[in-house]
Amino acid sequence: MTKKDYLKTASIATKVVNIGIDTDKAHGAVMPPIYLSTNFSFEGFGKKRTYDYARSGNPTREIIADVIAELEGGAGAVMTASGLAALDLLWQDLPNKRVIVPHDCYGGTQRLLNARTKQGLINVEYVDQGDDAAIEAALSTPAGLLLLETPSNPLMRVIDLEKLIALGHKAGARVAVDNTFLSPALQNPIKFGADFVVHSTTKYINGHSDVIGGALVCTTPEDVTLYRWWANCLGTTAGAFDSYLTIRGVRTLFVRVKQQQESAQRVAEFLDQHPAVSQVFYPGLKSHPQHALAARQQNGFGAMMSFELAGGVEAVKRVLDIVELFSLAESLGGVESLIVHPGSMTHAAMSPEAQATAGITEGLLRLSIGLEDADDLIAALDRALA
Ligand code: PYR
Repeated sequence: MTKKDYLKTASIATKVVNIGIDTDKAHGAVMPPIYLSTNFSFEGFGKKRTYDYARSGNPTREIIADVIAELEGGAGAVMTASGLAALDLLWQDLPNKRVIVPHDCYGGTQRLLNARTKQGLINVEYVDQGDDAAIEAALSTPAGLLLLETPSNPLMRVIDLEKLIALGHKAGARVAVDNTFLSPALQNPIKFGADFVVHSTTKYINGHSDVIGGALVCTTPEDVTLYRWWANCLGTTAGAFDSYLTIRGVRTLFVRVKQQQESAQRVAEFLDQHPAVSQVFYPGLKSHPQHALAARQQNGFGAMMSFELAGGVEAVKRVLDIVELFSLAESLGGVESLIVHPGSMTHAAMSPEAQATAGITEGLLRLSIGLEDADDLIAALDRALA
């Protein structure tokens, strides 16, 4: 049996480690080469090879697209220049312009949705998807797309994928799930009936904070063709070097996430008992309102959390001045731990009213737990909260 045949039946973790390995026919390079060329020559008049121009197709990009599609159980993936570029494909071809979205989703997503609504491409409607009556009311009239985000950014609200996807389909909507916060290692929305999965590959999939990228995973070959066409048309496909770095990063996805969530659980438990902290939002805590749902629906609780400081914004300033081991920076899912003040950073594009509706307060901080020793992370937080 060849290695290629063997890998067909191997577990997904084994496949991910081996993507592209031993595929170079020219020199036998173990790691796949990076095809940086902008263009690919024709063999002669009318004789195009597999690729012609790297915006429309590139062999390095194909490797990462295939592995992300397989990780999510999709028919194929479109690799884009950012997570927002992947999302932006979804409404290029909607027969019904009504797009239903959680009111507490990522601020950049809201900025994009609001801009596309202003242009008349879609009509966005924000809804509290944790409120059964609100979501049922929103989906009682037909919609083109239901976009879900679970756990939500930054408040870690978990929604019932099976239930909401069924409701979306009943309203005639296609359903897309932003799976960035958990990665395909911890949640696979297609198992629950999603039509699309969206990733900012910048985060856990690449995992090293050195790429901006996105992926739209589709469940039908027709959608793969359609949205690849749109990505090429809009010029938002991913570059070869970023694709290569993402191939390198995704090989360690499972072990990174396993370690990160183990540390996250300890950090959340530490914060939960700290007198300076009024509330911790982490689905791994038994007190989290959707703890049981997260345990059922996810393969783990992940390494993202947020918490509310009892002392409000003044306490936030003090903590951010002292908490030296966490970089004060946007993004998440890298090997290094990060701290964010969502109200003034990741969610600053939302109006104060939208932030208030979503529950984003001035005293809220968000953590992305990296691969440092958990004892060091807890000690750093302990010093900062004293
Ligand atoms: C975040 O930090 O939430 C981004 O997606 C940038």
